[in-house]
Amino acid sequence: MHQPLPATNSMNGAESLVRTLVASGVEVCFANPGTSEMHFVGALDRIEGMRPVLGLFEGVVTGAADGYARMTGKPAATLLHLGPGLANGLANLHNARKVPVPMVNIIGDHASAHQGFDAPLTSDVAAFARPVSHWVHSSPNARSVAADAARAVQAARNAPGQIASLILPADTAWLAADRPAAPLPVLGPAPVSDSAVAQSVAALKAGGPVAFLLRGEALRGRALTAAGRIAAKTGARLICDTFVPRVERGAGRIRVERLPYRPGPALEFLEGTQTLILVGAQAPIAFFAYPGQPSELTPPGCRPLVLAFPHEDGTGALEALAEAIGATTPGKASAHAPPALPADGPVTAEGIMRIAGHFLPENAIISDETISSGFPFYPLNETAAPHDSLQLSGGAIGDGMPVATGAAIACPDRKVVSLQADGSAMYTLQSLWTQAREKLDVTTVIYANRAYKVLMDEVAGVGLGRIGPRGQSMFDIGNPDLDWVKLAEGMGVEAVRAESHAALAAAFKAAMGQRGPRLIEAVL
Ligand SMILES: Cc1ncc(C[n+]2csc(CCOP(=O)(O)OP(=O)(O)O)c2C)c(N)n1
Repeated sequence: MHQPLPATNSMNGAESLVRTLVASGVEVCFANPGTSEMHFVGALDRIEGMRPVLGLFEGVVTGAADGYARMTGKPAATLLHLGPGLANGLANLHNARKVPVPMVNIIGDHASAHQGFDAPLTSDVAAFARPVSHWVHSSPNARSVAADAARAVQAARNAPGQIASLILPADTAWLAADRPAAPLPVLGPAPVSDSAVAQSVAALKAGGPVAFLLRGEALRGRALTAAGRIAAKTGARLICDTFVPRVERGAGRIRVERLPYRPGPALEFLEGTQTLILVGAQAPIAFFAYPGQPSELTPPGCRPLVLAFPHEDGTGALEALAEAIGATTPGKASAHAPPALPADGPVTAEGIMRIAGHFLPENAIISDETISSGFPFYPLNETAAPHDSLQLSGGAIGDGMPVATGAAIACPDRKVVSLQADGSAMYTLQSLWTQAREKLDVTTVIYANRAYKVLMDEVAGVGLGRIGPRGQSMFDIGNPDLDWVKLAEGMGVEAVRAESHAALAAAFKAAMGQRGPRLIEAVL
């Protein structure tokens, strides 16, 4: 049986794919292509409407698509090279799935007829994709690619956002296709039922202490305003998980308390709560299990109550609830009182947060992967200029810099501040090159403590007691010290080192007044 010939004059599968993605509103493709994706690259080249953004490691590609989606609510496409390319991007796909965000992964594979020969790059692509995807499909032939792409975008956009992975054997890209497919309708967010609202009304009227655990859209805009009114009327607390994908903070915003990280303090924090009303969140669970400590953080005697599931309209639910209880008085918003600058002296973690909060421009986006250094000083920015805070939500370190990159592509008019612990930065530092290539307005501040400090603290947390020098060497990332100025400059990003608060403040202030990528190594 002879092979069908490549498409010549007519549209090929790759073109039908790109045209379908563009028609469905996918405007950016974060990519790291190879031979099996070459026809996709050709189609990107010929067809208007999709911006290709090259990442030099797939963890940058998938993390950037996450950051883009967090800020736009829309899926970007990723282009990944067979199983190994996808595998390099898995950790940040895991993080994105935990947010969750809409994303369409296009993953090339060997041509169908080539797959039986166990060539070097042959692997089970779907097996790599499945655990990090809500939807996985491999196109059987070129003529089905357009329809599969439309279905992939639909799956990605269904509330609350899903990871859709479309696997394309190379021949489905180069053989003849018919035409692009039209966009498909998208599901949700589903309206919240009257009975769910009534349950929350009853819990609030019962009089015992009530707390709201908010996540997703509930941490922004109209939802936060409504939650603020409810809190003002009833005295209910507003809480969010220790790490959230995105929250609006700063002056003028309703203040949301952050759940403590460790199980003991988290249980104490919630103690006495009679009803925990969940809006787009699941009942709180400890980040890790510790010997003798609980996994579930809902305190004994407290009833979790779902006002809105993650795929439901949490904003509408909070507004309906506010109306039902007659909560019309605005909630107490944070004042505008940026943190004071630290006294000059050697750089401290508190000093970095103060300097960032002091000079933060209005409407900035903070990508926060500060791990142990930033955590205690998070409250300082409560009264900084209004901003969005994007945090590491899936626990797999190495997404702060890619998320900053994607957010900057999504919001070219907003300053992005990437507050970044050094160990986590090393996972995906190639993000800097993409920031330079695309001239993105990102200022990165590296917390150069030369350690996996959080892991040092965990030694006691897990009950290990003392640990000797061989064990300690697993947490020491100095010796040799990373030279962040050289690393950044080597990728085309202007950089300086700051060893005092005065130097850091001057460098950060200057970066806020300029456009384009900058890096400051803050030596702790
Ligand atoms: C993908 C992945 N690999 C490893 C870990 C384990 N881990 C958690 S924090 C951490 C070190 C973080 O160091 P750094 O970013 O410098 O922050 P610091 O602890 O110094 O605050 C490691 C290795 C992880 N969470 N995710």
